[in-house]
Amino acid sequence: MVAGRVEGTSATAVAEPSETVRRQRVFSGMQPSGTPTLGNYLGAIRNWVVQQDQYDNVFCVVDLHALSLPTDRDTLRANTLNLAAALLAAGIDPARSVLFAQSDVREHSELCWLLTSVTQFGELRRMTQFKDKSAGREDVSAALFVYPVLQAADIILYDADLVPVGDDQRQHVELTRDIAERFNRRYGQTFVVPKPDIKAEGARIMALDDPSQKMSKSSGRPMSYIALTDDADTIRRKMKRAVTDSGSEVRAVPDKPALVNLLTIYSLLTGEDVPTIEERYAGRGYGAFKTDLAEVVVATVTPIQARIAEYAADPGAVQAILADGADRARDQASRKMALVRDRIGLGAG
Ligand code: AQP
Repeated sequence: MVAGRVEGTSATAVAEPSETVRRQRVFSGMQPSGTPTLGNYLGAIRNWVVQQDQYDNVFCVVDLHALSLPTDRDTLRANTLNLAAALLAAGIDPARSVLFAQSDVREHSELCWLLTSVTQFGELRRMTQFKDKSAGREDVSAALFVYPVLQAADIILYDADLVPVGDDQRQHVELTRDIAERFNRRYGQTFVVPKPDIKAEGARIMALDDPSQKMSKSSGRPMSYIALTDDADTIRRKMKRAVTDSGSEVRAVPDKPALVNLLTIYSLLTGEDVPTIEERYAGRGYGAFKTDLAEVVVATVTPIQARIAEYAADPGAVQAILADGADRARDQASRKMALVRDRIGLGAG
């Protein structure tokens, strides 16, 4: 067993109802639709990790969401465990955060169905992620369409106050707010109305091969993203091939979107501000900058990869953490669902 991971997990996250002063609660999730990318790390995971002591945290590997696009059994199971291991390796601490797999808490599916009754077809049709992910496909599932309702259920089931996400999820969190408010109006105060927590920097890391598209783990174009598990040589190769803009000056200006993206990554990973980095590479061209950026990325992912390897050697440890997290999440979720059923008037009473 990986040392010190399950022990002591009964502590802080998912507070008891009797607690009078409640810390703000954070909920966020990630799909096991591939290996998390540098975009997932900078837009979400890193923020989850650094804010852990500030909030009551609930983090979820949203495997039900991954069903919205075709997937096979073995890949889904492996991706779920690998993503959980990556989150733990990046610093999610089960003693301070609840971490579980979505499908292990059935209340998510039940609440999703109930919330479809307070969600408008037209609202879902306006979701840009649905438009993007369904574009050009013939096999668009109803699950892809209903995805934002399941996401709303994930969040409000735990009375989350804040949802730390990347910019691509802003519209879904806004819809979550509308759904929660509508439910509360119709059935009486039941859910906390959550707010998105989207940072000014890093909320939209762009693809390395096309700075007009966001970096995505399921893009199917390995050169477009850096996976947290990429080895050093792969990272160096991808950075070398990353598109740059015309000219040779390393500047974050509007007509250099590729450089803006690369400088953002450099700045977030080193903590240095962009003007300092621009000054360092003045007159040195793109090559020197990209070579150093590759090393900055390697230095970030190397320790994470070492911890991923520890978990890979002990998958039982990851399963135990997820099982413990599911127990703690279910406790909160089942209490909330009892209230929801009563509010709606479901069952024989
Ligand atoms: N490029 C990105 N920049 C910043 N943040 C990002 N996120 C995703 N891509 C970027 C944030 O990562 C969290 C997890 O997202 P998800 O797995 O639920 O699905 P997603 O938003 O659709 O992310 P991907 O990587 O693009 O997944 P696929 O390829 O499966 O669709 C979210 O907080 C998201 O904002």
